[in-house]
Amino acid sequence: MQAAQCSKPARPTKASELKARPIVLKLGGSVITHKDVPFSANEPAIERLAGEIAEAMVPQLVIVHGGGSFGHPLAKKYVIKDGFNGKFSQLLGFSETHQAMITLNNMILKALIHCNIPAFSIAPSSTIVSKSGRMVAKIDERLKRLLHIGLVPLLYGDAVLDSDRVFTILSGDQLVVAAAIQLDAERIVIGVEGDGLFKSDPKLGRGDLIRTCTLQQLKELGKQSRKTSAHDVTGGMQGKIAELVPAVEKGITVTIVNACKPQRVCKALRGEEVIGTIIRRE
Ligand code: IP8
Repeated sequence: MQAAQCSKPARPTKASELKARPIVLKLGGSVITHKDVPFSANEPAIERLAGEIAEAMVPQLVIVHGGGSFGHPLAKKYVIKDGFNGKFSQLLGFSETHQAMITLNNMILKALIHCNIPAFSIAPSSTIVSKSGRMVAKIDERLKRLLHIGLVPLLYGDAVLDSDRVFTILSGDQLVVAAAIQLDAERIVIGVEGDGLFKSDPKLGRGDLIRTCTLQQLKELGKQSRKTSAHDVTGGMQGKIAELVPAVEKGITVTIVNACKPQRVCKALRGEEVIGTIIRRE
């Protein structure tokens, strides 16, 4: 990986900043990887985003990233989400899926540290056992401790143990919402491949970007939207909308921006005016 584009180093954390409510940022797998080429990281995008995150200087930040072309092809090949089928080959697939996520995570971690962001990786599979694919217990208390001392917890969608299915896939979107609710986050910022939520599918040439969206409208959109990506075992945009509902119900504002376009993530993190969709309870 080449030198990251860091316009500014992350500032040292002041005691007052440690009291700020956190922001939870999701870096979509389609942004940080080339989704159609297995195991291909989009290194320029990772480096640019690390630079933007440093530039935004968010006092309390949690970062979660998706699987993209690392986690999803293996999860699909070995049908990990549905649980253990009793075959040894699937055990190897479970290992490989997790390994692929560690590899991608390490690239992101490296880019963040290179930009002076004190990121600290937590493997969800080491702390979470899901139930029928859903997180039932709270996220590890260590997350709060890391934030409290000024570190930036870094999580990712992962292959995890499951009390009903033996194992499954836990999406980064579930983690984002669970972390935001448990940490009483101020906002969630979701960086995706498109400009935000659309009234209809832009790929069909009919879409209008929704700039602001209420909880009610989000629920309606969830019913209308389709599974958008054949590569994605966790439901694409439809899955994302469904996951976001409980966070918006709790009053957490969500901003969805195009993380492929420079400065959008930085502006969204700073709470500045940006092209995207802002979702508020009302
Ligand atoms: O991309 C899924 O996370 P997501 C992670 O956030 C794996 O849905 C392992 C496929």
